Amino acid sequence: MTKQNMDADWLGFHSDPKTPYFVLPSGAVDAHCHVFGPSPEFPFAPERKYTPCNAGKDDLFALRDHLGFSRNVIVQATCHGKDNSAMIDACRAGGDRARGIASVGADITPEELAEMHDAGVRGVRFNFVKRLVDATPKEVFIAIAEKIQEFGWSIVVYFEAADLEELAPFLKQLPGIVVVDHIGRPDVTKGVDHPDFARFINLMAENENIWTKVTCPERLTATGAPYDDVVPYYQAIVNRFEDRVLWGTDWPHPNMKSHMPDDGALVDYIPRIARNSEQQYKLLVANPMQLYWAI
Ligand code: 0GY
Repeated sequence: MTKQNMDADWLGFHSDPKTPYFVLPSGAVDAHCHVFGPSPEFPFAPERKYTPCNAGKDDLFALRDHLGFSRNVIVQATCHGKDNSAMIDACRAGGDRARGIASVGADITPEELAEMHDAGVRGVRFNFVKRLVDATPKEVFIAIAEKIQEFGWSIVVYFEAADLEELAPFLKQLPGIVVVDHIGRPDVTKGVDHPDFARFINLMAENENIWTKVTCPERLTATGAPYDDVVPYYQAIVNRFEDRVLWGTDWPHPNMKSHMPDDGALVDYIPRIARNSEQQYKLLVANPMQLYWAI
């Protein structure tokens, strides 16, 4: 981990994660992780809202092997803006063991999309989290969504629960599979039966193309490790929508300012949210393989 230039309040990723007790099913996919740089080879975007530690593909692949994953889905992080080169370089280096999710503009051409597809990119990310990005007009996202259809890609969306009501009509308009990051970031102090979380459950119930990632207990928790307060939220989702869920580490854990999770402990958390081997197989192998490797 290279620390130069990173934000003063930034926590580097856990340098010595535990070896998990939970043995992942064969072929398991870490379906939400990032690469940061390393800069200067892959400079961070001028418009970024944070400057992270360097956390490149070599560290990511070492973590993959340490935890027992077979594959990674590398999601473009906002600190790289629409310059997808670090993510694409990691995808190419990972070969069939890596897929990518890009951030692109409405001016993206079919040729550029085809080149990304060749590198392993299988989706785009639309980000609505105000502390991470400046707002993008919804028409721009619709235009991008239409362009990716010929490639069979899906769309990842990141928003916070408070914004769901306003966003829901837009989300329902999106074609293809739409994957919501981190179960729509509920406020877990409100309780699993709160109307805000019910709104998200209803969105999934009424729209079979909407999937979600049961990820980031370390972001959602109000009580801290071992993240007991988030478990009922994940269980509510997995029990009801086991064919539409993904899991990932979120390594190297952007913007964690007071607590950095141990990635091995995150793997040991999986059996608390997917409680039998069938659910675990769907979450970790069948679902991500269908979405990112079957196209
Ligand atoms: C995450 C969450 C965050 C950041 C990003 O691309 C990003 O910068 O995704 C966050 O700060 O909540 O999914 O990694």
